[in-house]
Amino acid sequence: MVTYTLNNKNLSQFKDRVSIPLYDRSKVKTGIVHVGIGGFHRAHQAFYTDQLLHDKSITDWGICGVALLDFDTKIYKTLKEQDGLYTLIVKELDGTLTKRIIGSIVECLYAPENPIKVIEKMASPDVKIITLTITEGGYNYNEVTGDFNFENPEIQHDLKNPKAPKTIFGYLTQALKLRKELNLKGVSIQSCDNIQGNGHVAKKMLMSYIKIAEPELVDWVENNVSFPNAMVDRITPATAQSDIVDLSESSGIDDSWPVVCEPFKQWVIEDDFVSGRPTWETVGAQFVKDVVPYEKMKLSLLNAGHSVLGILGDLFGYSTIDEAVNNPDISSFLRIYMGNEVTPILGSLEGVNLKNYKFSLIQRFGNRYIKDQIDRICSQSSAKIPIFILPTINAQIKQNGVINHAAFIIAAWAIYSVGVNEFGKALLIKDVMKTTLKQKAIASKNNPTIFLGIESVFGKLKESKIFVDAYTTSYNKILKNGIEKSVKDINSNILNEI
Ligand code: CS2
Repeated sequence: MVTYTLNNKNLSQFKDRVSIPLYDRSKVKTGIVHVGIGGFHRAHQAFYTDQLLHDKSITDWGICGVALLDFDTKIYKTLKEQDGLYTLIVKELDGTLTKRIIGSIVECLYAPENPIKVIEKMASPDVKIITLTITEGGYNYNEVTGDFNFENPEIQHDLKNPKAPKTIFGYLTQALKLRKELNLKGVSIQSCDNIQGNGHVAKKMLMSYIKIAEPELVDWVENNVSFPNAMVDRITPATAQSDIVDLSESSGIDDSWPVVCEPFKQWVIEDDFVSGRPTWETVGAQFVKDVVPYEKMKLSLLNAGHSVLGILGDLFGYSTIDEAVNNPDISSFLRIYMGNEVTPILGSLEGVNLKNYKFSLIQRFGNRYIKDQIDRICSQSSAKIPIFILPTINAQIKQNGVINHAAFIIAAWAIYSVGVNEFGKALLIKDVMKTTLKQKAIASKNNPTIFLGIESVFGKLKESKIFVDAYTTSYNKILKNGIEKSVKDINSNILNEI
């Protein structure tokens, strides 16, 4: 089989090998600017939009992908060279690979090279929605107070250099200001990140910035911009070199950065768009009045489940999530955590069978073809744990519920943060707070509560005696008896019915 480089010119060469866009990409206008063109966006929103564009009457919802950070150079260059095209490889549960070339990203911009171009694109009359995947940490708020962090040097830079911003807040502010000056219609800013009330948080943070940077813009934004909340879901591990090689060998597609993901996908969106929206519901998205319960369910079961498997998995010496969940003790631990500690805070959710949802999670985590990297899951835990696990602990403490498994996980995270597991394996910790985490983790060997003193992560949790007792007990047991025995012990005599 002849191998061709993936780009517009060669697209038709692939039509008998994989699914390709069957619409005329040259006729598709940009209606959405998306910031953060990593794997998740390309497996999720860009996939839904590609499906939608197969309805040939729809031509105004193409995506302009924006790479915001210096760090994004590689993905920008790749997409630019490939005319925005990439292959999405869905790894089915039986190991089959379903491959599809996605065509919905019709333009790409690299912000550090030309910030004005990005601002002008966001302020173009055709653009109705600006979507974001900027990670949990990207919203720049203080975990304890929930307030915008003006001390961040990049925010200070943006305040001083409005025409050459670095952060999303600087860009959005300038773009909205330009829209107002040009007398354009409003726009919807839609967060696609894993944060409870992601639309509310996006609005609160942006408004805090605008109040200081451009106070006269506040009213216009209040009246013309909406921030729909959304729950997004599709497990998307980092692409491995072997995925690139396999794609080239099996399908003759020379794609420098394909995306791999699981078959499951879900997108629940609050229907609040000021200038219209794509009919994503025709390709599987759900539009609802209130997304909050769906977000809560997903963050506290799936994302927290990932963190549980990642932290325990690393301490056990595993490197992928499926290895961790296929260990019966870790799996029991997760089931007990989900069943006894998370379920009581969720209440009932209309139209959702929670039991089935939890079962399906265990199956999704166990997909051995996905090989989701524990390093990916544990990265930036200092931004994830406060969103995924601490709300469960705080709610359970309030209602006198059980918190033993949650406390165990926090103790395990403290031990993990030293950076080496008990078998002597160095752990790759990728976290903006890595240095503080490590210092506090080392100091905790004499007094485990020192770790809980990191207030920007844990808030006032160390004031809960019941939590501190459970945490300290688990911490000491793990150090004394080792992780494997401690997991077995904490599970013993508890039914692991989820
Ligand atoms: C993961 C998520 O980053 C993480 O810790 O839990 O990336 C997760 O895979 C996605 O939210 C799945 O929808």
